Amino acid sequence: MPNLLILGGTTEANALAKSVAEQGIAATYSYAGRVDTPRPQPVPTRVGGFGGAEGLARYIRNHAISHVVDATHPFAAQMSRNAVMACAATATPLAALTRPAWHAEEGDTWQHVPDIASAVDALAGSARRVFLAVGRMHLQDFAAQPQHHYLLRLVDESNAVALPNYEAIVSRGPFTVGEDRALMERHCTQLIVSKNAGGTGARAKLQAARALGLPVLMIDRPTLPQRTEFADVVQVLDWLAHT
Ligand code: 3Y8
Ligand code: NAP
Repeated sequence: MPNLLILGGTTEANALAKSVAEQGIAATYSYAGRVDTPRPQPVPTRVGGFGGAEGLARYIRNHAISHVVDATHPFAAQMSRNAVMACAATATPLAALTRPAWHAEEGDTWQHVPDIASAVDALAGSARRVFLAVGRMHLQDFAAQPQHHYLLRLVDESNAVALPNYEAIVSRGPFTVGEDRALMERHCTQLIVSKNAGGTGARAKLQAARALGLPVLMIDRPTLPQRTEFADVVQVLDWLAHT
């Protein structure tokens, strides 16, 4: 019988946890511990780092993990790299549950940048009202462009925001187009900064931007090492049954 480790923190990871719980497959759901109250899961959950690739390999051995599914966010690159190394070191089958990147559609005005630092550089110029929907971890990078008025969306209250001119709302997704459109109209948003997360949980702001004719600064994903990748839970369950 499999003993699955799900590296979680995303909508897709939650769907996988629900399916394996329904099928009675032994699994542990892992959070990094980034937010105060992570969503409860229908399988046993652990919170916190493993201690690098070596720590993850140790965890795999000590808990007799038979399969690892990396269902982390596409920007959780370090976790994904560690999973590839730890599973190679312990000869543990690894599959990623990913979501395809978003692509600009008819009516979209996107400027692609390769990473967060380039997004900061692209914000040079006169002050604008910017919806900075990239979370909390990299906010201080944007202090290099203090001229803008930033609308921030955070999972938890944060009083340590290093930006001089901002308004923060505390709200965790998944978000809806109606909510995001109303939010941007209320804030008189002129530009949206977004990670290319893919999936459905963060997409609403792009659809709202299209409806409002607003430009988007789209941060492309970091490159990840080669690994088996699936786009939906059914494929993962099939892989689990046959590996
Ligand atoms: C701790 C665990 C679900 C899953 C919810 C998804 C969708 C909603 C949209 C915007 C973009 C952002 C952020 C975002 C989304 C889902 C999914 C997703 C983006 C939770 C969660 C954890 C985190 C960590 C958090 C980061 C932050 C990023 C907010 C749970 C709610 C901006 C990414 O304060 C912090 O330290 C927050 C850190 C990493 C990125 C950052 O740099 O700040 N996610 N988000 C996970 C852990 O501890 O292991 O409580 O559910 C999960 C979700 N966040 O169906 O309920 O699947 O992507 N998460 C981005 O995409 O840009 C918000 O505001 O439009
Ligand atoms: P990261 O930068 O790739 O990882 C940094 C370190 O955090 C990892 O080396 C690992 O520590 C620990 N870690 C990350 N994910 C973990 C997990 N699921 N379980 C246990 N430890 C984990 O990751 P991140 O970008 O901070 O993302 C952290 C979590 O938030 C992940 O669950 C991810 O799915 C979720 N998330 C991230 C984003 C985003 O924009 N980055 C968006 C939505 C959700 P050790 O080296 O000590 O093991």
